[in-house]
Amino acid sequence: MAMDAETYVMAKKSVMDHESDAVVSICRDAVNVGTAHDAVRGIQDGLIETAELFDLGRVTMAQMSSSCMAAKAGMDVLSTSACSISHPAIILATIEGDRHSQGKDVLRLELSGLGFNVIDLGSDVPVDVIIKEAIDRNAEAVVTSVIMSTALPNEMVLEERLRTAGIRDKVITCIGGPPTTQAWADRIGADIWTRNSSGCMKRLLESFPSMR
Ligand code: B12
Repeated sequence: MAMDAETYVMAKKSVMDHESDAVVSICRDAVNVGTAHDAVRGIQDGLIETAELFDLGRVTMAQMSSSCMAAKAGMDVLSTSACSISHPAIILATIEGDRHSQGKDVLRLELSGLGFNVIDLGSDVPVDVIIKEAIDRNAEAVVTSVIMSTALPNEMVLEERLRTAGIRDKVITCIGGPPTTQAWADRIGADIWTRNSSGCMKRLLESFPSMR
């Protein structure tokens, strides 16, 4: 299907300008004229670009949050329409032993804005609770944040228990936060590691092509 450039550009710009009303109105029009998928792509690309600017310090937390909410408002319009995109369930948590929540909260807004069904379990979440929720909610990805270096070993425990529970092959695992590295992710067997949340958004979206 040929892409409708106008819908795509308008949706992307409105998300980057955090104009919630405009995003909603563009999405309603897109549903009516059959360009909903272009609106989806515009929203997602606009949100990722905003997150990249946030990571560079060129967009404030308030602007980032507003863009996420604008994107979510648009995605809500599109998901109630005939636009057949998937909304994979993601378990999100700050790992056991770590009470920091702000980095995880940014991820929740960003991943919800992309169209994921984000199940936020909070912070300092026991590994066994993460496993149980992943099973009960039929999660397709488990995303964990770790800010305290002392909590880092629990990321390894999570990978081990996912294997023991027999669901390791059913979920994509994604880790991040200041003490994490690609070398650590390789060592414990996590699927995705990125330095910034924008990288995580891109990698997860690539993992679920049915979302676009
Ligand atoms: C705010 C803060 C707190 C608040 C947390 C409030 C809350 N609700 O989150 C409070 C006061 C409660 C707190 C408590 C503690 N803190 Co504190 N805290 C901080 C501080 C100042 C900012 C952290 C923050 O929120 N940053 C803002 C967010 C948005 O950024 P972020 O967390 O880095 O997340 C971003 C990226 O890292 C990334 N990211 C994060 N998670 C993920 C996950 C994935 C998958 C991906 C891809 C990306 C990603 O994306 C996010 C968005 O851009 C840092 C110092 C600092 N400047 O970082 C210390 C800091 C993290 N705290 C520290 C410490 C030691 C503690 C305490 C132990 C203090 C104490 N003695 O009680 C306790 C922790 C107890 C516990 N068990 O958890 C140390 C950690 C040291 C270490 N190496 O582990 C730090 C680094 C301060 C320091 N320099 O010593 N803290």
